[in-house]
Amino acid sequence: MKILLIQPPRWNKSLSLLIGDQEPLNLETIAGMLSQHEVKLLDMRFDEDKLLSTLETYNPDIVGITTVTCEYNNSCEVLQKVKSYSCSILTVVGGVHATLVPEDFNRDFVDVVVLGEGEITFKELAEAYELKCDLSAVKGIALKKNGRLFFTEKRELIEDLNSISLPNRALTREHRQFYSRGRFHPIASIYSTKGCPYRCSFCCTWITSGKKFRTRGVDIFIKDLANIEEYYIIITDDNTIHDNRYSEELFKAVDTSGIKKEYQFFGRTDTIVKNPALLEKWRRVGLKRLLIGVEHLSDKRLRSVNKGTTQAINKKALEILRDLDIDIIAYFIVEPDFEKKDFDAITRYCNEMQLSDPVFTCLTAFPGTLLYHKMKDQLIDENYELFDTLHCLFKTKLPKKLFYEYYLNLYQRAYLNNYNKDSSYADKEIEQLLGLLKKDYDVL
Ligand code: B12
Ligand code: SF4
Repeated sequence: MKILLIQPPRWNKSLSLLIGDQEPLNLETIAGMLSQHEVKLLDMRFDEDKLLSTLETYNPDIVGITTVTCEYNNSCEVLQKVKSYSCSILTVVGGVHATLVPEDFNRDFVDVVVLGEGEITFKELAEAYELKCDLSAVKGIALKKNGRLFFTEKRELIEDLNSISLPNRALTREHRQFYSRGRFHPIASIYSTKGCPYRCSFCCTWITSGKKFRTRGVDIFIKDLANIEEYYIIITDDNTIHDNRYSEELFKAVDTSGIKKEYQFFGRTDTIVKNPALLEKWRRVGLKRLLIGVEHLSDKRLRSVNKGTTQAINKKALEILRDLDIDIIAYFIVEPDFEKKDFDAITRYCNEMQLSDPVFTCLTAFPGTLLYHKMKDQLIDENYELFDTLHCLFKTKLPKKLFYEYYLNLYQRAYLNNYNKDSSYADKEIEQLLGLLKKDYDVL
């Protein structure tokens, strides 16, 4: 079979400026499992106008696309074009949004919705399609029947992560030089664990991962890492250091491998506080930056999103990282009821804690999350394109114009005015970001 995997185009350039464009590890991982087929990967963030020419020259039997919520419209548009090019191509959609809201893909131009992890499901689907078997025997998918979605038997989570083949990074060779995060480029992505056992109300990964935390064999991780040419590495796990014993083992393996890279990964503040010695070790083998969800400055607000941390824990974690000279990318949630004093408090906090690259995310109720169930009736805009954490989806306490003015000011003050000498963004990038966002907010 000839399979074409697609990373949809970005609709919002500001996101690329802020968090970069990283490699589609999801598609590369799925492709790794398809060695008996011919596979091509089209990253439309870079090759937006190559869809038709790729379909013409490559002539795929199956097209699979990944989607997060804010890219729903883009993904649909791509699949619509694929179907109108040839209705005999099997169109498949997977990824977070497809898993959480499969009904959204009950559309003429979608043949199969893959729910959850795609490695085994997509492999079995391609085999069944090639052999012209009944697709409803494939677990973990939804098919259309009489205008409705028909769900096949549930697919269990992959117990043994070592059974997953290495990602096929050769498929992104052409674009690897552009994958970035701030000044870190080219950057490569890798995973060591999957899942998260916590239950933050705004987050969907604990729902898609069944709350289970699974680890990848350290030997496989090192084998994968050794194949990566890039110096900068981001580990995409939700909380790489969640399991002390595993993380210690992983650190030792990286240390003895002699591979020299610069790492950044995600970590919860309570995990950091529990085991600063572990971070010190990781620091020695190249950990330079930690991405952490501070989210809120008060315990009351932290409780409201079910974060399970406290302001004291957050503060302690930031101090530990500062003492270890590990750069911090702290994420904050901006709530619709924010007043000027709340924006000011975040700026003060970033200042006091000398946070070099804070990210301010508007509270976003992704469909399928606890937050969505709690607040869906209060959504004032259901256009999925706005579910990108840069837009407020609820009625703001402040007049909307003022709310966005203060919101932009958070970036202005954190990156341009001040204390922040070590930011990984150049002033002109932040100015460009602010300009783009301002234009965006002006039309709202
Ligand atoms: C790395 C990452 C990114 C990278 C980009 C990755 C990429 N593919 O291009 C960057 C930093 C650019 C990024 C950006 C954003 N991200 Co992001 N990101 C992640 C992160 C941390 C890891 C994803 C990953 O690579 N996992 C490893 C791979 C192997 O697994 P996977 O992605 O889960 O894919 C599996 C299944 O979903 C499925 N699957 C996925 N695609 C497909 C396609 C097919 C055809 C099939 C069959 C199956 C399938 O099979 C895969 C293998 O098991 C996740 C959190 C998480 N733990 O998932 C958030 C996450 C996906 N991001 C999220 C968000 C909100 C964003 C942003 C909108 C906002 C922001 N401020 O960061 C932007 C915009 C994204 C965009 N594409 O425009 C949310 C998505 C929520 C939602 N409902 O949309 C997540 C879940 C974080 C969270 N906890 O809320 N992100
Ligand atoms: S926000 Fe982080 S800690 Fe909370 S559930 Fe999601 S991945 Fe886990």
